[in-house]
Amino acid sequence: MTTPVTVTVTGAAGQIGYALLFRIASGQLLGPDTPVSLRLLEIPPGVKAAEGTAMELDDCAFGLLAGVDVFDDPTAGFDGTSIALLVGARPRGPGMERSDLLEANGGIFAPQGAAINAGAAEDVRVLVVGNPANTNALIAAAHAPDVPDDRFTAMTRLDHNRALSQLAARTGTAVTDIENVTIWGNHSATQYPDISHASVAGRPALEVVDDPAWVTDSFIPTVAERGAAIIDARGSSSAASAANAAIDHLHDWTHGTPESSWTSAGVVSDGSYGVPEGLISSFPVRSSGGRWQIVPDLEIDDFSRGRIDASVAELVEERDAVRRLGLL
Ligand code: NAX
Repeated sequence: MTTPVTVTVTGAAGQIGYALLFRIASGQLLGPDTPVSLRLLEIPPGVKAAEGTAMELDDCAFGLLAGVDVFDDPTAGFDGTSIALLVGARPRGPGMERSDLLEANGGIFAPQGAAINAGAAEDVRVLVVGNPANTNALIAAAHAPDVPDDRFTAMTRLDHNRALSQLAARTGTAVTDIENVTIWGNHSATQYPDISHASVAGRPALEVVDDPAWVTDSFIPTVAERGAAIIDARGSSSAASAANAAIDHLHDWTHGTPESSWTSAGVVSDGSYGVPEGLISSFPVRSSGGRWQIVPDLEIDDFSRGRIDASVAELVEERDAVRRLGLL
């Protein structure tokens, strides 16, 4: 049998973890020929529930699942891992200021970055899902000096998929007819879902939509505030769709994207599109040879420029705040 790939999932006992682990074990992340060995990382109060999930994984008798282990120690949890899904994070509690939130998450993502640095496999790839995802990824990367920065990414694929679905519904087409949608900036309400380069069945999306007000007053806020709408409807935050997006992100990262289109991911900025170098911001990206590349040379109109700058300004504020806290 091929050597199993080690995959670590943090927050394994949470709702995204529960929606994610069975899909990974069934081969949807790495394909039908690659066995996986799962490492479930939790904090001590979550260990028992994670062990229950591990029992259920056993009970599925997945042919590709080479083993499941549960840990509450990051060093052990990331030992030998090639794929790290950092899902567990500290949610904002009542009365918590943003700086408190950043500090609490720094207390999670700094040691996890250090543990990845200490013991993960050479080819480790990290996807941060736990919020604030972009800045948590920045903190983890800063504590893993021996791991190339471009191995740390933040998830904006759920926002991207939401944008595809909204545009398909509006234009009466299938999501597969839509290409080159972009999410720019932060995974937060300031994100900019951009269809100015998108096409619908080969025609410019803006021409097919033919209603600029729909873009600004409906599409952008619906995508950016979809998470809140899900909480309102479901009584809890997006879980299965978030897990699905994490699978999409890592599958594309490891298997590549088609040359004809692109997707969105939070990746380290090389200064493209005026985004300060080193920030982890969402960009239009393609993947080949196991690396994300920012799609170059897109024309950015004034409207897009303003929206991108606003979201990037928030990322700069978050970075400066975690710097002041000594987390970078
Ligand atoms: P849950 O509260 O259901 O689960 C979180 C789990 O993480 C808990 O079991 C907790 O014990 C564990 N945990 C906390 N600290 C940990 C640590 N230091 N090490 C290991 N495990 C730890 O949350 P869930 O709904 O699964 O959401 C997880 C995270 O995803 C949240 O931060 C959430 O905001 C974020 N999301 C990000 C999305 C994105 O698109 N980037 C979308 C969905 C989701 O909102």
